[in-house]
Amino acid sequence: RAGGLNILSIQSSVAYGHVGNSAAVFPLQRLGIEVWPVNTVHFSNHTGYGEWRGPVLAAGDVEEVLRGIGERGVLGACDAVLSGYMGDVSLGEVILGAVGRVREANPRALFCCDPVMGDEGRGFFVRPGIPEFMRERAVPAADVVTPNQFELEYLAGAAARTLGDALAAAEAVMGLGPGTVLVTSLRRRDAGEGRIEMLAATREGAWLVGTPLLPLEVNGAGDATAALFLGHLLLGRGVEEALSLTASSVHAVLEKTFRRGTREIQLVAAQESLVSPPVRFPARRVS
Ligand code: PXL
Repeated sequence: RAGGLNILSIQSSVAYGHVGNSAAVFPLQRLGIEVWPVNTVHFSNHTGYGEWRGPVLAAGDVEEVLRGIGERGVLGACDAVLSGYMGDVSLGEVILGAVGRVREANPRALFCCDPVMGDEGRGFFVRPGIPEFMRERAVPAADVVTPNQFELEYLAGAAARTLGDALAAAEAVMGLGPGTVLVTSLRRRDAGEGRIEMLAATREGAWLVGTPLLPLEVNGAGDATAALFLGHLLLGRGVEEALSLTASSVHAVLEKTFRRGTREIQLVAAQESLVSPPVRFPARRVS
């Protein structure tokens, strides 16, 4: 097929700062990928501030936007659907409907589901019903899932505090359906002090990459991570290389964020490192 890569990205949008589509679209564009952003919420800022304004979009409105894209006759050119923060469980069905129509038009399209539900420290931060929807409907329909450690443990129904446990949990999540599980942040007992890791597991093997842990409290890093990893996979990179490039870029963005002392990830200031990270952290095979 002539033309470049296209990703339909169905996520939240914030005016101020970077989470959801506001964290995913720009990195994908910097990789040279066209993005069709469809917003599930339109908030002033992310929920990590504790206060925000703006609507969770009605499922029917999101459905209308998705149907309109379909009516342009372009779904056959859609290489992947990326989903994230849902706002309300009613959006889940709308997203799965869009995934079905994309797959009908392009059977090779990937569905990458970031099962956004919560994280270590904050616990669950989504509306009731969303965790169950993720485990029972969205994750089983996905080709690639990108849980953080908290979400991995919920999906697997087991703790993941050692590498062995994390591999077993990723295996359990693959048992639900997806062939690739990217654990976007892993803090395990048996890792080096001051390290944070990402783990990518497939039925063909698993890889681990570690970067220095920075004393930061930010939101949206996982959203940018999922987008970059999916982008690299679509660009034809293997899981090991996609993992290493993603972790290296995200670390560079977080380093810039730390140096600037801001609460928002510095995707724009660190944009060169989205394409060519200054320090490359290698991934090693762990199974
Ligand atoms: O990073 C996940 C996320 C997505 N969208 C919104 C959020 C958050 C996390 O805080 O608030 C609106």
